[in-house]
Amino acid sequence: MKIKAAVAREAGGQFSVEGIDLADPNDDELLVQIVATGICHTDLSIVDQIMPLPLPFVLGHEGAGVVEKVGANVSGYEPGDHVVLTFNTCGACAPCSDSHPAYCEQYMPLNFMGRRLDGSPTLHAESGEAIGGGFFSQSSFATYSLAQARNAIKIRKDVPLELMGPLGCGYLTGAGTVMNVLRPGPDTTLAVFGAGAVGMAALMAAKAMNAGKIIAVDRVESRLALARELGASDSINTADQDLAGELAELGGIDQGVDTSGVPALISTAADALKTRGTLTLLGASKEPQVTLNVLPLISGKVIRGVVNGDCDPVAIIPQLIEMYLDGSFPMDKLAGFYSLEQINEAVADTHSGKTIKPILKMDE
Ligand code: CXF
Ligand code: ZN
Repeated sequence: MKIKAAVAREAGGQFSVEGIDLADPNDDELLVQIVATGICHTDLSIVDQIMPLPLPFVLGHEGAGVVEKVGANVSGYEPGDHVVLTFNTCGACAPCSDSHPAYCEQYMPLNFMGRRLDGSPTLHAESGEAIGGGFFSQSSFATYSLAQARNAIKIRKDVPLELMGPLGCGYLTGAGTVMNVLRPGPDTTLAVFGAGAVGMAALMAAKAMNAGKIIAVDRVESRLALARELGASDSINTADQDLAGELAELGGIDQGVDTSGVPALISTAADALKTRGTLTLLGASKEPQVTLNVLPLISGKVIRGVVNGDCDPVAIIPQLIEMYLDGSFPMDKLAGFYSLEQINEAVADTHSGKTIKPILKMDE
């Protein structure tokens, strides 16, 4: 079928919105009409080739929409179901069987290969050129996506679908890290490094879990102001404050969530850990090497990576929706809406710090 999609064609370039041909769904696939999709940093890392996937590619992995067709071998779905699309997993390997699907052994091929597992492309340009698709089994910078049952999470129909897409990646990543891995309590001092969408989700989850002290760290004042509104008890602006000194003045940290991937920030965060503290690493940047002071780390401190909040999307996405409805996860405060055609403007606003979570609405 003919769809409209934003294609990443050139490294570091702009997206071009084009008419694209989408393959018919296979028996194990769902056809989903995308209502809206978030833009995540990972999409932009591929455009910038920090993660060097071959272009052209239709990216997008925070889709939310309505099921239109259900493959013959898919059970439990019907046309009209509202779904949030998330990362895909095999459901059969050891980590999947052990309730840690974010560490699925098939994570890379299922989410990043640009083709189905059998190698067939799902997207073609009007010229006939094959385009990378199936990104996170969705490629949701598009009016329609092919998804699989495991990465299409059914949600209640009485919530605004246009807000829900980022639950599939950015929000579950930040919130899951706090709710599943760190589990702060009233005596915990938790710092979030980078007050973007993932950091804000971590912060809202920490607030919901009654973390004692929540410190937001960023270099954009408007983001820090929002972080305080969402529950940060303290904030540090690295543009004009000495991070190490401020963290020391606050008594150090028990838990850290780094969403920045910035080596200097990670080193300082590690130095600020208290005995038996844990620093989680969620983001990567251009510069992958970090310097660590080893001796202080020996005091029972942990530095660990976390993929997608180490969560089971089937559990956490509905849970975060309930938290949104009871006011403890006010994700509407993060969203800025754009049309698909405005994707390049949305990206520019993310880089400038104007928009925390850009969401593309397909009907506008
Ligand atoms: C990604 C982040 C980079 C490592 C794999 C998972 N998640 C989505 O943005
Ligand atoms: Zn993402």
